[in-house]
Amino acid sequence: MENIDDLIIKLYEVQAVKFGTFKLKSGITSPIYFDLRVIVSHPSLLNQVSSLLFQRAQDAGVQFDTVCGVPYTALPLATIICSKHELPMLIRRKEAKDYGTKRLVEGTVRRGDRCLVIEDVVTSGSSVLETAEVLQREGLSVTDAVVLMDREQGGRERLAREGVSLHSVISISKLLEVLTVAGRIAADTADSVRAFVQENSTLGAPPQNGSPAAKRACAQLSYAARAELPEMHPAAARLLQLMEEKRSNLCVSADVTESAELLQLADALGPLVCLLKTHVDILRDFSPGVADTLTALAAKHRFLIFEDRKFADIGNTVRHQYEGGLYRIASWSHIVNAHAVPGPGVVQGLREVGKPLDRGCLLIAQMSSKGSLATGDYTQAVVRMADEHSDFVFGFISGERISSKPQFVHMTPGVQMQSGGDDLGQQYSTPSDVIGRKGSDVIIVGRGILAAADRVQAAELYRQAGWEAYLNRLSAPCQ
Ligand code: 5BU
Repeated sequence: MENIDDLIIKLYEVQAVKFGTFKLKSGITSPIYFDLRVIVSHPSLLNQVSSLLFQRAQDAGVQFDTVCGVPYTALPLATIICSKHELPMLIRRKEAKDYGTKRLVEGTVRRGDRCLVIEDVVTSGSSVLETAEVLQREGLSVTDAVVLMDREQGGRERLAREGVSLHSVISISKLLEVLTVAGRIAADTADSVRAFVQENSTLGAPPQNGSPAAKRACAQLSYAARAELPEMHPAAARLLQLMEEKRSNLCVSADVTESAELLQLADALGPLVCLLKTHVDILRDFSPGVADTLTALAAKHRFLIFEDRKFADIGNTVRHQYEGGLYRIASWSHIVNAHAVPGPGVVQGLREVGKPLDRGCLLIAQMSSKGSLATGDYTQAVVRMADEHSDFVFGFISGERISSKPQFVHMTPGVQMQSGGDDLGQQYSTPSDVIGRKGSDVIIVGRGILAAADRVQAAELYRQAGWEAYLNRLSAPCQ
């Protein structure tokens, strides 16, 4: 206890905690401000904080295999803890942009390891959650976080809802009490901080869009229930209905080069799939009649057509590419996709053509290929672009659920029964991983089916695997 009192006084003396009028990032004016970055200039204080953080985790009986500090202030704290106790550490990157090969987590990641998160100050809990999510995506388990200062504004409760227990060394109440008793601050200063904390608590706030709890809640809604949601895009509603009706979240990627084979595939696999994905420009012998027959087969077997065109030009050009040319894609493809690289103009151009026809568009937020540049901040920017154009964009091509809005459908390519890859950078995940663990909605399978001796039998196996993973996801208990 004395240790803590002593620490609080020292923090005050080095101005790691200040009282006055401070404008926070959120625009709110606060009577208290923490700047724990200054402790790096006070080595004995840095050591003291680190050992108290470690002690707190020990006292709470937290079991962990590795440690990760929330960048940046907690990085040196985690380093000292790991160095002193010879624990393996992980570093979370927080660069403004992540380029292809740069990893989001540095160090040796062993899937299934328990990672303790270290943080300096917790207010709403969002910075801890953000780091926890990145670690969880790498396959680590994050159940506990230790923090030097809990501002008692709802962060602990929010983290608990997301399955992370917060252990704090100092609470704001304790800080105010010690500083008042020591005569460092006046009683009315302490009172105004208490009032501020109460008024600005995030306690009771619903799970935020994109939080793990919101994503879980969404992943546990049935396809049928999502089809009925208000503001559902008509193509998405139709797709989700078909999925439920046919018990299929399988999209076959019909990557063949002869029209006759494409049509034969559509007829044979049609009953098993919710979607048929085409690359019409790899057909050696495309003619408008092919699109007509495909449309008739889609109606007969109740599936939608998805031309994987990956539009990526300025609005005016993609408008022409979508509507005209040899392929007249908009006239037969229910769904298309686009890269977000050109900016919102690409969506606006496509929308001009597709919206009047009730067509829908997916944005490519992540790719399955090795070294893809579509990661991190880029992926987040794609989600924002989709949010802003949700009258035409109804989902994503991504490796995992990246938006918690149930209106958005997530589709994942790079799926085979065994994980692995090809020799041109394709990377495969399994149906249960994609639908179950990653929370995506649709598996896209090409060569896993096309290369099989019996394509119908292979497609049926993928349909079953995808559907089982979906049923398991629905019945998984909410954590
Ligand atoms: P495969 O045979 O299952 O590897 O085929 C995958 C298909 O999905 C193929 O048509 C690709 O063009 C498509 N694809 C992909 O593999 N990865 C991506 O990120 C995107 C599309 Br976008």
